[in-house]
Amino acid sequence: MDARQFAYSPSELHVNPGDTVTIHLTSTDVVHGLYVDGYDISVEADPGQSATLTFVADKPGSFRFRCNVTCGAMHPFMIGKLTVGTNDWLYRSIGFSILAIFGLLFFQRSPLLTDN
Ligand SMILES: [Cu+2]
Repeated sequence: MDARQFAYSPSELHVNPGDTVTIHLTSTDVVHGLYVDGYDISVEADPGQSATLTFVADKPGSFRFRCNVTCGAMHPFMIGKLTVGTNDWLYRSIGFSILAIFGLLFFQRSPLLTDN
């Protein structure tokens, strides 16, 4: 992951619950940090250097990560998002709900079809 004033690239990460996640944070200008809310972990990268952060994504959900080193005027806006699992799970549950609704409609309509 690259860090520069005042953004991360990429700014969104998606991992599976239980994954061991390794982030290589590379700063392309000044000193930047990366702090992950909820996990309470952080790493700092010096200018032109990279730093490594490894953790186990054992908490599902969406977590904001942000720069924890004051790097300039727009520093408070240097944020990103870590998603652990929930997106896949959400889409799957929506898929199952749609199937369930179609199933219900089918069962409600079939007696009418036989009447006709
Ligand atoms: Cu910063």
